Amino acid sequence: MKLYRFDYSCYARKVQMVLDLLGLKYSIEEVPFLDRSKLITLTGGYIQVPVLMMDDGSVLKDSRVICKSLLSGENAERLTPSPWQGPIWAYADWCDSTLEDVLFRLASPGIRQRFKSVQEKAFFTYIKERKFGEGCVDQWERQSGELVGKARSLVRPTLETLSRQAFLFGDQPTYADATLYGHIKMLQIADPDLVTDIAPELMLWLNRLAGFVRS
Ligand SMILES: N[C@@H](CCC(=O)N[C@@H](CS)C(=O)NCC(=O)O)C(=O)O
Repeated sequence: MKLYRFDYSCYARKVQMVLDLLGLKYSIEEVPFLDRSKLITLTGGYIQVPVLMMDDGSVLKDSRVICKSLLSGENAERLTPSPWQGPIWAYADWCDSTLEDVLFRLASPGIRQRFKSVQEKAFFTYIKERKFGEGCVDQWERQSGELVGKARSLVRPTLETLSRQAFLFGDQPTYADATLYGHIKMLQIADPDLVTDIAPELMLWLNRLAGFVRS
């Protein structure tokens, strides 16, 4: 399998964590932000990440579709164990909507900063501004304190759970942890201080998850 990703993409990182937790073999293709030609050839025109090329040559796009496919059959029980399938998928969907809505704004200035060329920085800004209005990335940078406050209040119940058990649904990571991981990893890549600003406990959980994947 080959995973096409931007390293900072929360959705790509979620898929990668699912692959890791399932112990599947894959390689990574870093998609250059301004050259998506390989992706276009592969997908017939879809230019977002993640995209997963399966061993049989089939191509999956959209992280939820990819994860649904990876978590079918016997793998389902490993990361969406019964009877928690409903709450696990619901938590993951909450991460990819309500939580993402705050965290991507917080991460965007740092992600823009990391790009090496002015073209990449300009296109990244343009893509955001087309959707969220002129100056939005600069505005999110100014509003960082307020966004950290919103993020803190969104993750508070999650932290209460993680103070009682190692992972969101018990002592083993599930698809819910993989999804939260994607968003926290995105923040960490944008600016490592952001994660500790929101909640230092999240770093402990990140390390636990990393240890779990390595073992
Ligand atoms: N619903 C899609 C969303 C994918 C998505 O928004 N990917 C972003 C990166 S996090 C992307 O590729 N954006 C295109 C761009 O920045 O030009 C999924 O879950 O895979």
